[in-house]
Amino acid sequence: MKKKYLITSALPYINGIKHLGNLVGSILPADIYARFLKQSGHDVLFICGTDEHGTPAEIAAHEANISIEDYCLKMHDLQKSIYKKFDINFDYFGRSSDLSNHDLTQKIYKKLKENNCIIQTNINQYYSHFDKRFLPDRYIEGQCPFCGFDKARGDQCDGCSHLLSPEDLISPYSSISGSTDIELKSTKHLFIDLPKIQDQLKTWVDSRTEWSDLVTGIAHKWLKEGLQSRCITRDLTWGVSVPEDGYEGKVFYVWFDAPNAYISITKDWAKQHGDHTEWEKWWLNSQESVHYTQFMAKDNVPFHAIFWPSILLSADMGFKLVDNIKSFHWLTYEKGKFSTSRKRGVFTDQALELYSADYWRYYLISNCPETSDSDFSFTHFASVVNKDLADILGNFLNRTLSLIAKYYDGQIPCTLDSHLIDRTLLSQASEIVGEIHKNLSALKFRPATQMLRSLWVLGNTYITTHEPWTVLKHDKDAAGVVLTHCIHMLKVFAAVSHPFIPKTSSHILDLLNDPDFDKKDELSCDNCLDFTYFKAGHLIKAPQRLFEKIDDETVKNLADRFSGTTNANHE
Ligand code: B3M
Ligand code: ZN
Repeated sequence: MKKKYLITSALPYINGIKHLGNLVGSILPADIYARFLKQSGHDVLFICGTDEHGTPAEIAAHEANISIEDYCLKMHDLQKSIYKKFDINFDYFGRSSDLSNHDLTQKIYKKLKENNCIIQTNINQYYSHFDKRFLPDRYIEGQCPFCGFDKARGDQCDGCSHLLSPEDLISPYSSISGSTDIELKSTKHLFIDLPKIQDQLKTWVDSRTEWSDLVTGIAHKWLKEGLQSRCITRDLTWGVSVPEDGYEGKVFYVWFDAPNAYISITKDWAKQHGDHTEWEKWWLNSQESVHYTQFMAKDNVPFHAIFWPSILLSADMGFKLVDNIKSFHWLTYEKGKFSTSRKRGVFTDQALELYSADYWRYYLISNCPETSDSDFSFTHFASVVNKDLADILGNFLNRTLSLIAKYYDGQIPCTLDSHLIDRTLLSQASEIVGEIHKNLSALKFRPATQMLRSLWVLGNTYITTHEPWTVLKHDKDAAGVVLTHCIHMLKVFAAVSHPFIPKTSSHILDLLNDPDFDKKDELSCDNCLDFTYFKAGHLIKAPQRLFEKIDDETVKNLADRFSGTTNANHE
């Protein structure tokens, strides 16, 4: 049976527009992988959506002075439109707050209860007299007992990534108001019994053959420390309500409902496609028939490698568990942190106002924080755009197409009969294409992008060493053979570049007047190394500039503009 490939990207949180670091840390590589697999003819489903519950959403809506429902809808639509402009090709971009997720999360909860995995306990929770509310974990800050970091949140420490409970914090205060007038009050909550599933989870983790060292290391650290029961309810009104008497003012913890949304969003996708049961093929009893990859930043790994699998194993409802987790380190901005609150760094909407999607897609993936943190700077961005995209790729296209326009009436000079084909070029190209595909299959995005660049360099070196502009003065046929090879190389470029820079890929095919232009998202790579594809006389278009260069002055202005403080409109 043909394998199906399920791909999810961590669901971007609803409270605000995401920065470039968020994009490169999950959604962009997931899109490249999904496009690559689709291009190879696989059955692929790429699911994402907004993560809408939890306190940050509540607070953001309150600050914006609109209802939480309106706030989430507005931000969902906004995020969705931004990803569309980045050419992120989700099969469905849904919402964790949709009814389908309420329904599913409650079903999962009931099953957990039936399987004796739920414990009810009274706990002490911080109440802020000043803010007049119970403080959710992440709205209490204080000193981390593990590493001493003094702005650790009650759910997790940004200093050492340790998951925390609010009572663990030393010198706690409300991060909403800064008030230390907070008091522990007793209130009842539900917990999932994680110690009970520890052994089964460990067996499952140990059987994961594809995980990277980073992911395996995080999972083992958790298992070694021993799983603790975790509270799955919160004193909030916005979220999935708890189907129990006496829990009227409480909802489920956002991390208890958000991952379930991968499944519920697939249900929404199925509904939209007219077959309500289609989601089951992806999620139900599909351990063997589906290969499932998740993409996320590394701070999300514990929730995907430990917490959600524990829920699904404990609920035992037959849902597909993840095969591979691809996680990313951090993208820094000019050597510091991207900061939403300090308006430091480039946000996704602003990025698109400066340059179109492919500039960012190529730059970000070639510089993605794959094996360690990586840094964004406008100087580096400009140098990559100028060299790789403008000088190498853009210039090759320009030279090829303008010579053909000028000396061959815009017609492909010859058909490459087998005796004319440059076997060395063909074999070098096919070797590189193979490497790109091998790296993409292995989720190695930086090496894949490096190889893509080598492919473009191969074309450039070929035209530079064969100098058709000189040859054509004394042997137009011989120059025609060279230029026809260049046209075929452009076809290879377009096909292979498609997952990375889809618009440019289409643009190249359009200029080549290629019948494959129509295929867009189903553009296959299968025939791209067929150097007999274009025939003599095939009319192509005049060159157009693919990428604009970025000059030093612009770099300086951009670096100033995004350095913090004046970057309005983002909280
Ligand atoms: N919303 C990612 C974040 O905002 C988080 C991912 C949920 S995936 C189920 O950090
Ligand atoms: Zn810490």
